[in-house]
Formats: sequence, C-alpha cells, structure tokens
Amino acid sequence: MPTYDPTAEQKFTFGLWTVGNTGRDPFGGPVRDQLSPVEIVRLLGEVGAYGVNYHDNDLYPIDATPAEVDQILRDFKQALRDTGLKVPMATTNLFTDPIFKDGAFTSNDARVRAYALQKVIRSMDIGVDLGAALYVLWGGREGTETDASKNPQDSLKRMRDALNFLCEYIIEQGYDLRLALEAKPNEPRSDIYLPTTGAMLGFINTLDHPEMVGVNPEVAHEHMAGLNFAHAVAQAWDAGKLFHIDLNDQLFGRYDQDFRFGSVMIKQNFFLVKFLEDVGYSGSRHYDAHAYRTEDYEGVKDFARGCMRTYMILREKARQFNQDAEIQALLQEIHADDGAHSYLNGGYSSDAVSRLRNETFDRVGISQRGLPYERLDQLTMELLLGVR
Ligand code: GCO
Ligand code: MN
Ligand code: MN
Repeated sequence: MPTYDPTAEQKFTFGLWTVGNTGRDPFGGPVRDQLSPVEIVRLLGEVGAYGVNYHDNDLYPIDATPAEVDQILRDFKQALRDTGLKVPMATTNLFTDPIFKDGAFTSNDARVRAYALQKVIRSMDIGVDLGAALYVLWGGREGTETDASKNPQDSLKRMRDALNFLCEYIIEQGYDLRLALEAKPNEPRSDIYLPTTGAMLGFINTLDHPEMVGVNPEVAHEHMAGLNFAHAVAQAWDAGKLFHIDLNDQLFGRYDQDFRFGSVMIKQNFFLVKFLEDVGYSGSRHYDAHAYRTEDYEGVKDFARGCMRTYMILREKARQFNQDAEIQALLQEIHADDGAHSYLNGGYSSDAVSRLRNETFDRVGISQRGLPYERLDQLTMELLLGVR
C-alpha cells in the first residue's frame, strides 16, 4: 500500500506567500498572524516539502537597507540549512507597490520601467546566491483597464525589450538562470497582456534569446479563461518550454481562488498528473495556492500536506491506469492500425502524394465504427472513485 508521502523526486515546492498567506481578501483583513520567512521555512520542513520559492519582498521589505537584507538572508539561509529545503525559484514583486499601479515593464512611465528592471536584477542577484536556477516573471499589473491608455503592440514591444535586457544581464553575469513567464487573463488588471500560456509561447519566439525563456503555467489562470490546463501544459512541454508549473485548483469562470491542489477538478487534475509523470517532467511541482480563510496554522499544514498527498494519489492512479488490463486493451483497440497508411508517417514526399491520390476511402464504413470512449471514461472514473 503506497503511503502517498511526498518524495524529493517530485520536487514539491511552496512560495513563502502561499503557506504564509494571512487570509486577507478584498472584503476582509488577515485572519492569521503573519509568519516570518524563517517560520514559514520551518513549517514547510515539517510538512515534508522539497523547497521554498519567494518574491523579493516576501523575504525582505521593499525599503530594506542592504544591512537589513543581509541579516534577513543570514537567518533565512540558516533555516534552509536546518530544514534541508532548497530554493529552486525566485521571482519579483512587480505589482504590490503603488509605483506599479500601471504596470512595470509596460508602464507608460519610463521611470517605472527602469525601476522595475533595477528591482528584478537586484532580486536575481540574491536569488542566484540562494541557489535558484529559475526566475519566474508574472506580469500581474502588465495590462489595462482602458485601451485608450496604451497601444497593445507598444506594450508587447516594451515587454520584449525588458526581457531581452534581462537575458543579456544573465548572460553577462554568467548566471545559470532561466526565465519562466506566467500568463493570467485578468486580475488585478481588467486585462493582462499575453493572457494564456499559448500566447506566452508565441511571444517567446520573438525574443532575442528564446532558448533562455520558458513558461510557468498555472491551473487557476487557464481555468479562469475556461481552458483545458493539461492541454496548455502539453503544448508547453511539446515546445520544450515547461520550465516550471504552478499547481492549485478551481472551477472555470471565477477569480483566482488558489485552492488546494486537486480539491475541485479531480478528473482534469488526474490527466494533468498523468501527463507530467508519463513524460517524465523533472522540474519543480510548485504549489501557488493557499489555505481557506477559515484555517489557523494547523489548517495551513493540512492544506500543504493535502496538496502533495493528492498529487501522490493521482500519480498512483496514473500508474494503475497504465497497468489496467481492461483500459489498456480498450486503448489498443482504439489505436489499432493495420499499417496501410504508414507511408504517410515519414512526412511529405511526391511518392506519398501519388499514393494518396490513388487511394479510395470507405468514408461511410469508416465513420460507422463506434469508438468505445464511454466505456473508457467510465473505467477511468471508476478507477478514480476507488472501485477498481
Ligand atoms: C497570482 C500569481 C502569482 C505568481 C507569483 C509568482 O495570480 O497572484 O499566480 O502568485 O505566481 O507572483 O510569480
Ligand atoms: Mn495565480
Ligand atoms: Mn502563480
């Protein structure tokens, strides 16, 4: 019987801002005391996480002096040594401070754009020092309420200029650091540029160093847009761009709820975990989620353990799916191929075209074949519901 305990192989990580979330929302203040970064690291060590990620200002205040930053880093590093936690990813807060009210890299104010770049490179220096090999960029305020304020193509150009600048900085410093862009359709802006993972993937190819830049898809963000998250992840993987992943959960059409992973859409999450495990994704499985506002810190630990445990359960279910004789037999039947068209597998050739031209297809006969997807899905559901 598997224990479903988290293993280091899965690289389960949490942001300081996730288990450190105090339950503040637009309608109410905090319901939990703010923990220090050291306390959060200890909590994550206790629940068995692999690592901790952070925004610069989760770790040190935006106006901290260099001496204050040094002291905070010393304490943080000590907590990392005590718990064995790693810091695989770092990121910058480019959205909370009022200076970012109209965006950071895409702000209409050149001073804000410059300040944003300065904030990122300072934060990168610290992230690399803490061992991060991945830097996430989420453009929370990179958008508009009114398109009268900015030309969207100019905004893309500003975004591109900023990313090109940061890539050159990384190269010049000799850092072993890759960037992962995180898409979100809206919230906190009415519209955020590059709203989906697919949009990010297209944009990356317009950069000077596309090889340094990948994506960080988040379940909630694609669900807000009503999209199939596993499909977005598969496209990112296929493009060699799945550098990181933000796991959480929620239904479609809502604000960014950041629920415990696997707490809402079981079937979708199953196919997501199955995909990640089947292809051998080896990056961090990062939880960008937080506990219900009803919880105290015991509840926060339940939340964090639950995120990892559900992943491990779905992983085991994926293993069972791959070994289930009836399911596999159905899949074989569905994918049956007599090889008569293997001449098309090698791609285009004039020989293939002439063979294709001369073929006669039994259009009616082929379309009459039933596909046993109902049985396949029912078996999948029974497996997930624990009766298989
Ligand atoms: C959100 C985002 C953020 C980012 C984080 C790391 O909707 O608030 O998901 O939590 O993931 O800023 O870049
Ligand atoms: Mn989010
Ligand atoms: Mn996120």
